[in-house]
Amino acid sequence: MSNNKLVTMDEFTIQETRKFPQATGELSTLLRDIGLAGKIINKQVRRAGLADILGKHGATNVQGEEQMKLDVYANDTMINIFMNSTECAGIASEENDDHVCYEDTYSANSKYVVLFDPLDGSSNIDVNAPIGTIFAIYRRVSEIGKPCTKEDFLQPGNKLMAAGYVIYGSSTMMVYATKIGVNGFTLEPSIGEFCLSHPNIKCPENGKIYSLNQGNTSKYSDGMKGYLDYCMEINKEQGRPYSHRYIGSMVGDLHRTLVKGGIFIYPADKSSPKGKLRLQYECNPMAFIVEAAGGAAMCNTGRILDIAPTELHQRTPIFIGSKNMVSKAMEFVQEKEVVA
Ligand code: AHM
Ligand code: MG
Repeated sequence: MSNNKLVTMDEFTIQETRKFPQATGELSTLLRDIGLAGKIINKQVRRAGLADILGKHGATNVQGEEQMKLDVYANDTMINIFMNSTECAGIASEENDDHVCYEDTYSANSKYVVLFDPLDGSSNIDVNAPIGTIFAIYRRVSEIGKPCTKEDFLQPGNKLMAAGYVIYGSSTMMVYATKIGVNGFTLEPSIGEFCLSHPNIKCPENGKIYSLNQGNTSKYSDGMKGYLDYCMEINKEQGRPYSHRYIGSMVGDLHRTLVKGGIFIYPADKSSPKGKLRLQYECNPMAFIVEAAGGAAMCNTGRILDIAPTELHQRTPIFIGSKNMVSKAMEFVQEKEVVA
């Protein structure tokens, strides 16, 4: 790889794939498809204020939340891209009750399924804050040649083949992780390509920032309240309290946590005893990325990636980011985190 030339995401992915002679390139094709979907969604996100596409769409999704127009657009874009892909047997989305199985011959012969949140943090659209598309890729467990099944979508995160996100922020980036590492690509608008900008991302072992919705403190467990007190005290890691940052957009808050270090938490609380964020297409992909970068991702009972899912839209509490910060937080909440 030369140092004075832009390396596009597709070039990089192909170079990486070539290191494994047994690789078929199917996963690379899928990542390229996701890059294309990211570019299409990006184009629409960038026009949001101009094109009169802001505002509620009227419908509600399966969690009873109001959808905004861009959510619907992003969801349709993802579903269509994977339907036309040669490598995807089916998808599951935050915006759909059930998984969608593509039944044409190409799809039935594909070995991967993809789960995604097409546009996370959509309440931030109106205020021009970062939002993102999150994806998780599994090798299917059902028989190849037949339509995919529910079991393909209920695999634990430790079976993920790849995961990533596209963040529509002050620039647009796609970050993806495989078991061998995490790389980030920034969209270069003049050529319309994601180009390698953040090679081999490592999440610092310690950080200076804690990130959670502190307005919910009265609903937190004693363990969580104790951890918050710890964050606000002078601590031995940095000789001052941690800083607090919270955008309320998981992709934005976690991108910062991944690159700069810190901890992002969405805990269980009295009104949401299982937490708010969804395991399969929010927490698992983020946990896979952060662990591949050397960080940690836990729920109260263990690793996020080891949770055995029972339903597509299940929720989990999450503590994710710099390894040492997550382990400190777990000292406070494990055992004590009873919120019922
Ligand atoms: P969404 O999938 O409906 O967009 O909700 C998920 C978002 C996350 O991006 C963010 O971390 C969280 O909800 C913020 O929730 P809260 O407003 O309760 O702090
Ligand atoms: Mg979401």
